[in-house]
Amino acid sequence: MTDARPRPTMRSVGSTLEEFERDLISNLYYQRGTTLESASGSDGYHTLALTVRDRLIERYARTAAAHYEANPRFVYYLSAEYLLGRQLRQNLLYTDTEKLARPIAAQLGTSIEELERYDVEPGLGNGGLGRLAACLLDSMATLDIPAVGYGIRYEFGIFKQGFRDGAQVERPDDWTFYGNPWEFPAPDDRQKVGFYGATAPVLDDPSGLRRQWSPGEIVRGEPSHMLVPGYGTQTVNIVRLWRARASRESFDLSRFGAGQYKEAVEDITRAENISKVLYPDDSTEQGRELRLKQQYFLVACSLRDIIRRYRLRNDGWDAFPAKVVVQLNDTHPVMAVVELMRLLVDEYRVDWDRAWSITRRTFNYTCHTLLPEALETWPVALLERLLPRHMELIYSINYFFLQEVEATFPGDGDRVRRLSIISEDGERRVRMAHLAVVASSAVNGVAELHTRLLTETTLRDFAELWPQKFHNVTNGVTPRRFVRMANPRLSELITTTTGSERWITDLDQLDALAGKADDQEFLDRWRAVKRANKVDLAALVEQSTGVVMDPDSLCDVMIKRFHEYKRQHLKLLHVITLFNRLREDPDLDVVPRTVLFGGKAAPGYHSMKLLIRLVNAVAEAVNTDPVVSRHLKVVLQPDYNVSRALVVIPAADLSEQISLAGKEASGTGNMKLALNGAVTIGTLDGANIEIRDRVGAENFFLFGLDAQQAEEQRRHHNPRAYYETDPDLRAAIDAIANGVFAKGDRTLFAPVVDAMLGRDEYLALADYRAYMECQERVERAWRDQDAWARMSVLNAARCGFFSSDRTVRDYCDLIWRVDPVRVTG
Ligand code: Z16
Repeated sequence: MTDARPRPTMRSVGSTLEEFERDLISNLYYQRGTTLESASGSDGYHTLALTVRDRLIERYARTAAAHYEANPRFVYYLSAEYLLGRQLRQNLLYTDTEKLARPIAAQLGTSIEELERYDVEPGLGNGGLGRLAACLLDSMATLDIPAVGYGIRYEFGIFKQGFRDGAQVERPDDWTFYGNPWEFPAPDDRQKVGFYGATAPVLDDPSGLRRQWSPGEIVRGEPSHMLVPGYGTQTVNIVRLWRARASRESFDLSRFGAGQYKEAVEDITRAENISKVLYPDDSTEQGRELRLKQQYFLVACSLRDIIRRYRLRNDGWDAFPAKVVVQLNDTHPVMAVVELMRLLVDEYRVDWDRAWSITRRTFNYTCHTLLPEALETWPVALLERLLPRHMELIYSINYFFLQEVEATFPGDGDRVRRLSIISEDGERRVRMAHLAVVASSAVNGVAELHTRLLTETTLRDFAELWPQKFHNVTNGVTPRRFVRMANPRLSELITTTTGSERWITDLDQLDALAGKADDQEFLDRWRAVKRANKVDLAALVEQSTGVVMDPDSLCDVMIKRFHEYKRQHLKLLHVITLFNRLREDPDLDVVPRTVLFGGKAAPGYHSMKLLIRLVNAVAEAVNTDPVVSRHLKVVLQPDYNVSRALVVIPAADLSEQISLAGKEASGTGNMKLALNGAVTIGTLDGANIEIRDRVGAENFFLFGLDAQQAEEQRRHHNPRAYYETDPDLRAAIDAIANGVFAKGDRTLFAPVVDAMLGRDEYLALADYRAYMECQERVERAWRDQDAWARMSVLNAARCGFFSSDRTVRDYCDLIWRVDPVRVTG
């Protein structure tokens, strides 16, 4: 197409102070519709956000053009959760505009810190899995990998946590109330998604594998996207989030016309409820119809969008797996494999075998757990009602799969039963992990131990069938957010010590710090950084809890979702033991400590909510005791989230990673803390093992049963025997049982005691003595502050491996086989 007139081009945003200021004023007037004289704090924030955002848009436009031109293979990351963290400071950093914004803000009588208070964290996830998704997106953009993240735009994210009488209270997270300046609605790319209804045969299909589905409800998915900039590169990828809206079809015609106004309004509500709220469970399966609807809604919208994008530059289906690689983040998006089969077979009339071959070459699956209760299964009866065509397709997929099994292991009926996608014991259910493995090219665990245990236990039969399908990709964290942004003081020291900022995108550079681990001047500076960070943390803690913490005390942190397998109760037994000892002997020579917990319990997880109450009650008893509180403080930081993590992590001296061995798939907080110079006290679980291998056994406080010993112990575990033979343990449990932390009420915390003395499901009592002894080793080490600083340095120096850049490279080499596309400036 030729046109006589030159194409209008966009005026470039500038990189000077004058241009930034001009754009700020322009955005204040023309986007916010206000003036300098009458602008509120919120106006100031939105104006700054838009001005920073403008600097990313240009890069995004160039990225889109480069991707269109190159027609590369794209990674499509499908995840029900993303914990992106606040955007303002990230984007100031990635556009290098902080140096412009800071003086201008000051001149206008405000500051970046003041404006950042209006920046809301999109809490669209529960914990590790959601934050991992965000770290991987960050690293993909930084490595110039063409990628799109797909997710759900929950109207309410993870609940906000408060405490009333020490008990957790949940408040809704209305995160979009003041508008979200980082989001671009794209209503033109909306999609339609069906639910319920019935299926029927089609006339011209001799195989009988094609059928037609007439859904009973149609819902619209409307996307919006947020920008995912790479650091130190021009690439800006996107994360596309779907929001459910009532579709015209379902309300205009049928009900409104028939005078059923109330019913029609209810239809709208039901449709829009699909993306209303995040399910607040971490590592537990919540089998609810609405959750299944969310999952299918996500994958149906995303796959249609992926196909739309594919067709912009490609024809036919043969090239599809060469251009599209889909990564399934846990089982939540696994219905995508069935949906692709349905689209190919029913709607695009592709033969079954060819469709299956395309599907199998397109998908890969990441498993994040070993806990049986976290492996999703859906009742066949529910699927038959909600997604009748998908249930038929699952039967066919399973039929062909089990034929393959029978051919490989003739006559092994038991194996067929164990492998089947449909479990037949009790109510028939679809095992989503089995479906994921059958339909994927590659399956990966998230740490070495986790991958090994997966192939030996949970997915053992599959590993025997297809050993080459299984891979390990150890998790990682982005050094941009969790070192550079969280810890500017440490970043400065790393930069001056390593001689450049290269470490921010090449974290192995941290290795150079090891050479300074015996340099007294360096150790002093390292310690000064940690102390300053502890002063910052103390301010947050005092403002949010009223507790005054001593920045010279050992900062002992346990930050993670509350879950029995993570064993917050073991940490609490340690705290109570210290409390008992100090009450008995006020002159006891203990190291001053601040124990900081952070984390939420799922609203329906009653035993963990009671434990939270107990943590707060113990904190109260400790902090108000005139003797004990001189040596020990205990804090449960309310509403722990990504933003608060950025304050806690840089201040930590000791990182608690004390899950029962074999239960924590990987952990990622362990990596963030070690990179910020915290020394780990931990079990041989998840990625702790790999951290210890790297930092050295002498720089890691190891205790407890290993995974194999734990397996063995569980077979004959007798918690009472530990209670009866260990006086400290007995005193700690008795204190809880006798109501010491409940004003003498012996009933309130009785369930906690019963769980410990009854089943002790996660063997806290078996590991108690080893943990106490290990904490004594911690105390001895702390008393030599130089030796401690040395350990701290070596932890950071040797953890470069845990950059999510390395994780993404591993995915590229082992699984994705994608090439970067450079975007020029
Ligand atoms: C989750 O956050 C994780 C696993 C899971 O099955 C569900 C959720 Cl929501 C966590 C693991 O518990 C943790 O060990 C791991 O580091 C993280 O996923 C990322 O892989």
